[in-house]
Amino acid sequence: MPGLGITFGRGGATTFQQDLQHSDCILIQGSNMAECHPVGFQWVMEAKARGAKVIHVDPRYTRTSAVADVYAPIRVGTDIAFLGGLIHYVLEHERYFRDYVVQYTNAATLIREGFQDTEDLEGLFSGYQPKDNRYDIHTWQYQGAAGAIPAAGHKELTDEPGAGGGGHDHRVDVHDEHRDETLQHPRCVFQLLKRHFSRYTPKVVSQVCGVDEALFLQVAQTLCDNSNPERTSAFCYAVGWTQHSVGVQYIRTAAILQLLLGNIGRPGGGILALRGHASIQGSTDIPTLYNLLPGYLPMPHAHATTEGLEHYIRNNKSGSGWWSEFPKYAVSLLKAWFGDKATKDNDYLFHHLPRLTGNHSHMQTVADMADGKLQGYFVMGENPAVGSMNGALQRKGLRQLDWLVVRDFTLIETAEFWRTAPEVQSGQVRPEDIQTEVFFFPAAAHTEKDGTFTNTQRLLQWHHKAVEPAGDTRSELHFTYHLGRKLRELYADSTDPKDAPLLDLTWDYPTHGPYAEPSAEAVLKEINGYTVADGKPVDGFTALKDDGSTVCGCWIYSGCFKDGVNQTARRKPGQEQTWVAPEWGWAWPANRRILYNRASADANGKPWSERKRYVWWDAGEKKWTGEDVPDFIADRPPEYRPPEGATGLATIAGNDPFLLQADGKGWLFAPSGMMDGPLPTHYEPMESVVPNPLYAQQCSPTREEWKRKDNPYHRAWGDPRYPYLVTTYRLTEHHTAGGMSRWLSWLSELQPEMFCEISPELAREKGLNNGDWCTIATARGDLECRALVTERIRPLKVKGRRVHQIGLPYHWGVTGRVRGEGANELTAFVADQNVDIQESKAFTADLRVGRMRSGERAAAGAAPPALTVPEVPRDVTPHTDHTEAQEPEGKG
Ligand SMILES: Nc1nc2c(c(=O)[nH]1)N[C@H]1C(S)=C(S)[C@@H](COP(=O)(O)OP(=O)(O)OC[C@H]3O[C@@H](n4cnc5c(=O)[nH]c(N)nc54)[C@H](O)[C@@H]3O)O[C@H]1N2
Ligand SMILES: Nc1nc2c(c(=O)[nH]1)N[C@H]1C(S)=C(S)[C@@H](COP(=O)(O)OP(=O)(O)OC[C@H]3O[C@@H](n4cnc5c(=O)[nH]c(N)nc54)[C@H](O)[C@@H]3O)O[C@H]1N2
Ligand SMILES: [Mo]
Repeated sequence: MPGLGITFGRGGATTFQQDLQHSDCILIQGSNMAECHPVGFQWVMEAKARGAKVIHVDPRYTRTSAVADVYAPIRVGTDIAFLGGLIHYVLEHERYFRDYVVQYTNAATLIREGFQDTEDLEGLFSGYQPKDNRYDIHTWQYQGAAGAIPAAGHKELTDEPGAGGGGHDHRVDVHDEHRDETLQHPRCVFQLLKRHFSRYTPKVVSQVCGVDEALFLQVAQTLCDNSNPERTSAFCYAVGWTQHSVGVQYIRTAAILQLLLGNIGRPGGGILALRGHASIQGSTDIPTLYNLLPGYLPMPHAHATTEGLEHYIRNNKSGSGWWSEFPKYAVSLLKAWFGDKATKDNDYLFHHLPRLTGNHSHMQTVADMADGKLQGYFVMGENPAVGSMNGALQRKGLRQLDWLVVRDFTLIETAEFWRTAPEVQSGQVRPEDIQTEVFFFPAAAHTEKDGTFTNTQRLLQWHHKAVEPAGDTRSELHFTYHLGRKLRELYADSTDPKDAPLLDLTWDYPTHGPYAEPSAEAVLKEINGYTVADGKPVDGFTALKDDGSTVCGCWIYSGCFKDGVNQTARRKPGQEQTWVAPEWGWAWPANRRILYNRASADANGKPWSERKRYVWWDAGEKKWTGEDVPDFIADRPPEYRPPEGATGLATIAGNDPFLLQADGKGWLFAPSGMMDGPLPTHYEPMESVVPNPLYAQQCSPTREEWKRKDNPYHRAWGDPRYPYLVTTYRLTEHHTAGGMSRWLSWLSELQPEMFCEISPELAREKGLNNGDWCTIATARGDLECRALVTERIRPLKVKGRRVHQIGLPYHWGVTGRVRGEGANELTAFVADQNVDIQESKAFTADLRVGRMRSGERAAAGAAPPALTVPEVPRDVTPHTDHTEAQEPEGKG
C-alpha cells in the first residue's frame, strides 16, 4: 500500500477500527463498509450515536449510504478530482491545521528549481520519459539534498531511483535555508500543492465527478468543521479506490488531505485501509508479492547478482530515519532461513535468495503463461478463472501449462477450466486439445488448523484448530512443509550449486499428530525472532543485530512471541482493560494501535487538546507515555535536534513523528517512491466515456498496458461500440470469486443469480423492465444476466452530458450451486504501475436487450466488432509499446 507508505512511512492502516468511535466525522469513500466490513462498521455506528457525521461517496447507493448523514454519488474513476477539490477547498479557505502542517509535514521544504507541474505540461510532470513510460525523478527532489531522497514506505520500488538509500549516510539535508516556514516561497511544497490543485474548484469537481456542487461543498464544510485541535475526522476506503490505473494516487490524495487537516496519529483520525480477505494484510507483511521479502524488505534484483550483501544493504538502507536499521532486519532474516550455514564470511548466504529479472506480477505471469513461457503453476487459495481480470486470458494461460496444482475446498472453476469454461461451452476450445495435467488437493479451512490472521488493522489474532480436517484434507502448512521436505530428500545427494539453496534452508519445524502436522507456533516463534546463542525469543525488533547473533523471520512482527508467550492468542475481555485493549491479540509494530501517535501531541509534546489527548511527553519521567505504545523513540525529548553530521536514529528530531521517513516528515509532496508523479492528478480510466476534462493527457502516463490480441482495449473515450461505464463490486451474501459461498445452499438461496444494476432512466432508454434478461459485452467477452432496475444507481451529468453507469457484482462463475457468468469475462489487463493492481472498478461496455451472449472470447480467438470511428490518443506524447504480444503457437 504505497499510497500510505510513501506518505507516512508504513503501508498499513494508520489506525484501528475501535478508534472510529472517537471520530467526529467519518468519510467512507471507495468502500461499501456496511456490507463488506460489517463487524468494523459497528464502530462507525457507535461514532454516529455519539454525534459524529458520516459521509459516503460512492457511485451506488448502498446500505452504507443508507445510514450516512451525507451521501454523494460520484462517477466511477474520478475520486482524485473529488479529493483534489477538497484539498483545494482546504487551502483556499485556510482550513488546514497550520502548526501541524508546518511542523510535521514537508510543506515548508523547497523543491528543486527544475520542477515542472502538470499545470505547465498539459498533465505531465517534469522528467517524463516517453521511451519507457517512466519518470526521471531528478527534478522532484528537495533543494540542496544530494541525490534522491529514499522513500520509506514501499521498499519494493527498488528499481526506482530513490527507493533505496543509495548509500547516503547522512540526514536528508533540510537545512533552514531550504525550508520556508512562512509557507510563502513559490517553490515550497505548500505553494506547489496550492498551484497543482488550483483548478480543482467546486464547479470543476461537479463537472468531472457529476456530483452536485452544493453537495460537494457540504462534504467539504463538514470535514473541515470536524478537523482541528479539538476534533478529528477519519477516512475509510477499500478496493473502490485501489482497483484503478491510478489507484495508489487516490490513496495519496486522501493521505495529503488528512495531513493538511492534521488528522494523522490522533484519536478518531487516520486512514483506515479496509483490507479484504481475512489475512490479506498478513500476506503483504509476509508477502505473497513477488517483489518483497518479509517486513517490506525488497527482493534483490538479478542485475545485482554479482554484488553481495553489502551492496544490497548499501542500496536499500537509508542514512537517516528508521530505515537506517535495515541491515539488522536483513541479516536476521537470512539467519532465520539459512541458520548455522549463514555466516559473516559467506554473506549470510545472501546469494541464495531468488532474484527479480523483471515484472513477475500476477497479470504479467499469466500473459507469459499464455505465451507458453511457464510450465507449472500452484493455485492455493485463489480462483483466478473467476476472480482475476479477463477470465478467458487467465484460462488461456492455464491451457498452455504442463501441470497445474489447485488447493481448495471444492472443484472451483480454476480446477475445471478445461471442462466448464464459456469458450469450451461455445465450442471455441475443445477439452481434448488441452494437455495441462491438473492436480487437485483438498484444503483444510481455518477452523481445521492453528495459525494467525493479520486483520485490517495490523492485528495478529491466533485461531486454534477446532476440528480435525476430514479425509485427505490438509493445511497449507502441512502441504508446504512436506513438499519442501520431500524435495530436500530428492536432492539430498546433489552437489550441484543450484540445489544448494534448497539444501541449506533450515527446514526443521517440529511436527505432531498422525499426519505429522508442523507446529504453527514454532513458525510464529521464528517470525518473532530469537537470539542464536540461547534460542530465547527477542522482545522486539530493537533487539535485532546485524552480526548474525539474532534470527528474525519478519522484523515488523517481532514481539509477537515476546517472553516466549504467544501474544497473538491473548483474549483479555474488553471490560478488563482500557478501550485500546492492548492485551487483545498483538498488533505490528510493537503492539501499537495508532501509528505516528507522537503527532497527537504538539511540537512541545503536549496534547493538542484535552479532548484528543492520546500520547504525550512526560517531562518528569523523561519519556513518552499515553493510551498506546508511543510511536517514537521512548526517551527522545521533544526539543531534541540532531547534531551536525548525525546518522541513523540520531537524525530523528523530537518533532519528527513520521520517523520512518528519511526526513521525519509526512510527505505532502513525494520526491520519490511514486511512479506516476509527486502529486496526484486526475486522469481518466483506460476506458472512459469522456475526454479528460482537466488535461490533454487522457490517462495515467505510466499505466501498465498489455496490448495483445487476447486483451483488446476499447477506444480511450466515446467508443460507439461500448457507450456505458461499468463498475464491479461485492454483495453481502457472497464472497469474492465464490468458492466460499456459491457452494453453500443458504447463501446461494439468498443471492441465486447474476444481475446488473441499472437506473430506471437507462432501463427506459433500452426498453428493459426489472427482471428482464440482458447481455453485457466488451471486446474481451460477454455475459447474460437479469436487469435489476433501481434508483440506487443514477445517471450523472458530466460536462453537460448524461452518463449512465452499470453496476455488476463479480461473484458468479460457471460451476457451484448457483451459476452465472462472472463480471471478469468483461475486464481487461490494465494496471497501476506502482503496484500492478488491475483496473476492475471502471471500464466501458455495451448493454443489449435479451439473451444475446455468444460465449466467444477474444482470448480464444474471437475478433471484436470493428471500430468505425478514429482512435483517440491516450497520451500527449506517444506511448511506447513494450507489450505487443508475440502470440507464439500455443502448446494446447
Ligand atoms: N460480504 C462480503 N464481504 C467482503 C467481501 C465479499 O466478497 N463479500 N470481500 C472482501 C474483500 S476480498 C475485499 S477486498 C473487501 C472489499 O470491500 P469494498 O471495497 O467495500 O467492496 P466493493 O463492493 O468491491 O467496492 C466498494 C464500493 O466501491 C464502489 N466503487 C466502485 N468504483 C468506485 C469509484 O471509482 N469511486 C468510488 N468512490 N467508489 C467506487 C462500489 O460501488 C462499491 O460500493 O470486502 C471484503 N468483504
Ligand atoms: N471485477 C472485479 N474483480 C475482482 C474484484 C472486484 O472488485 N471486481 N476484487 C478483487 C479482490 S479485492 C480480490 S481479494 C480477488 C479475490 O479473488 P480470488 O482470491 O481469486 O477469489 P476467492 O474466491 O476469494 O478465492 C479464494 C479461494 O481460496 C479458497 N480457500 C479459503 N481458505 C483456504 C485455505 O485455507 N486454503 C486453501 N488452499 N484455499 C482456501 C476458497 O475456497 C476460494 O476458492 O478478486 C479480485 N477481483
Ligand atoms: Mo480483496
